[in-house]
Amino acid sequence: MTPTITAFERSPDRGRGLARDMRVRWALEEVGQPYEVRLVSFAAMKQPAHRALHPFGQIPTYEEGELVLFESGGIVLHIAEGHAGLLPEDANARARAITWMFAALNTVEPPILDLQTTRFHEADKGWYEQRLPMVKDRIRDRLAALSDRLGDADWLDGAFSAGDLMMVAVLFRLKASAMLDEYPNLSGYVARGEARPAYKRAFDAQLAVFTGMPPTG
Ligand code: GTB
Repeated sequence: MTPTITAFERSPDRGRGLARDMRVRWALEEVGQPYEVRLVSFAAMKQPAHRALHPFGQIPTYEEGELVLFESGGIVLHIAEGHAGLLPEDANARARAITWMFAALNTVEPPILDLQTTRFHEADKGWYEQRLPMVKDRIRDRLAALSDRLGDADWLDGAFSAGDLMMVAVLFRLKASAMLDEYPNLSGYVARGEARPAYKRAFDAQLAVFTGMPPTG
């Protein structure tokens, strides 16, 4: 059964791959699962019909027959568990890959989100200039630890997994800032993720929503 996901009708990032449907599209592309996309406006997201799918009135959602999921992490895990390619067969390695997914979402993404919230909603506050360096240093704490762990490996724990997919998607949010460049192995790690054919297909598909052009190839 072809799943349907939701995405922004008009993404505020103008198709730069920052909205969280990107990680779901990427997972679907990695496992070779075709999917459909229903685009939703900000207004529609808050209506009862969409809230029945997503209690918080957000994207992405995932519908597959009677199954309805929200939360990009839960959706990617469901995709990874249902198809070969994103989770190792070995039980311990599989548990570690899932742990990296949680690390991406629970440990690395929160300080990155804090930076974005600070920039978008607090720039006019008198204390903004004082707070910004602290917010950035909290990100650096996480990046330094992650950089130490990754070392010169290609991926976090052996072969590419859903843990890497989620970590790259999270780190990608820092691309516009110079912070990632302070950790060359992490910028290389993100570049390796972006170079994956599945990533490119997912990126092109979400960009095409913005440009109105169909994806090529
Ligand atoms: N924890 C949830 C998940 O991981 O799925 C969070 C979902 C979420 O934040 N969804 C956002 C949303 O629907 C879109 S992705 N926002 C609308 C709303 O809450 O009303 C977050 C996002 C939005 C925009 C950009 N951007 O423009 O750069 C980047 C990321």
